[in-house]
Amino acid sequence: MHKIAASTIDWDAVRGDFPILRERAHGHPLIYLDSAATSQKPRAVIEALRNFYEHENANVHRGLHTLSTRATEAYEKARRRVAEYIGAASADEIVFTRGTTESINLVAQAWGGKFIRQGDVILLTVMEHHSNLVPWQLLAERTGARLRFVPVLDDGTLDLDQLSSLLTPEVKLFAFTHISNSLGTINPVANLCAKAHAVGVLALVDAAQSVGHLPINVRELGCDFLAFSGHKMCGPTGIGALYARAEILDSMPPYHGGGEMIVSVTLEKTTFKKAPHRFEAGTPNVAGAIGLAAAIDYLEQIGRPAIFEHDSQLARYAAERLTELPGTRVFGPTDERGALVGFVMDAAHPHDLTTFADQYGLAMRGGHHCNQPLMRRFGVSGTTRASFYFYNTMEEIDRMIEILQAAVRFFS
Ligand code: C6P
Repeated sequence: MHKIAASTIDWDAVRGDFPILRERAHGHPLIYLDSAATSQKPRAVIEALRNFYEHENANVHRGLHTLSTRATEAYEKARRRVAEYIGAASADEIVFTRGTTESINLVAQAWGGKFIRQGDVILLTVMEHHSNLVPWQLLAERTGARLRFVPVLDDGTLDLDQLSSLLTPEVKLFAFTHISNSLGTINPVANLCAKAHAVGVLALVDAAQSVGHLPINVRELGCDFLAFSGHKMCGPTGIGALYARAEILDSMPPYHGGGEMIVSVTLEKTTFKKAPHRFEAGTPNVAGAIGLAAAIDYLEQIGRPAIFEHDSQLARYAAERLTELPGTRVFGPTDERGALVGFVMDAAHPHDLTTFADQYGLAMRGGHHCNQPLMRRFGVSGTTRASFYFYNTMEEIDRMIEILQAAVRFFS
């Protein structure tokens, strides 16, 4: 394990914790700038998964044998770890899900199904990922509710001057992203939650791009729901969580029906367990939850303030250097930004650019990033996106610029 001094972190040693970063692509050292899509995994997480399958694997909450007890204890310990990590008051406020998408669908179906009526309004923003848009469209179709959107300004920030006029009495929920996965905008979550609460509106935060990058405390932010994915924060795929304030979670009906979420079942009727177990029907992703807890241990060893500082330095440096390239338009705020930068180049379409870059070992993402309305807002069909994590280096960004310069020459 790397050494962590109070103020200095040996980022090269940290990078050494990620075996995959030693891979090569097309004969070149891999430069992985696609962590917003999914992060790479440190050895500690890979080992935790291996240890679970070698020493603890069994179903949870079902058996009385030794392995089942071990698996159940590890699974519930992981829930407590997630609760601590985001500052929840209790582990009972944490539902394990497959990720952000499922967490938001759970709220839309269970909470929305019970509390949303015809004429109610769900307030979103134009920068939402499809995962925080489509579930609300489906709810609106089912219930006759309406959606309303906070506009995005040219600099990639929300038009907050519009907020008070949008937060009318029909609004029941304000759901917004913490960090935009295309623009890198960091939204003022605590302020947005306070504005929503001031008029009796609940607030849901999509923390997919933030929870692994900066400190989050749900009680300080004041949100009612928080959704996130493990795979973007060094954890495994297929696991994530929904945080919901206890009082709200307790008021929500089940989402899926099936095994282990029940107290008793007759042929006619079922009574359900308390939250959070009421929302976890069927065999859960036990290994995933344990891997997520290992990822949290790992991130906390480095420290989220240091991760945020390092990540945002990388993103700012990349945004600055990109402006040196001819015919390049960089999206998002210029001062503070999350760990990513989206851009378009006159020289080539994002798909051609990312395919070209891959030939040099550089992994970026090109396309609409599940943000079609936002792309439309900026008059583009897609962007190229370089996204960073604490294992990336300034040298990798310099290499990215060299490769993009080669792309300009090649395509023109
Ligand atoms: N964005 C990206 O490349 P899931 O797929 O459920 O883990 O996360 C969905 C999601 C929700 N909200 C935001 C802000 C996101 O960025 C994502 C995932 C990836 O940008 C895949 S499209």
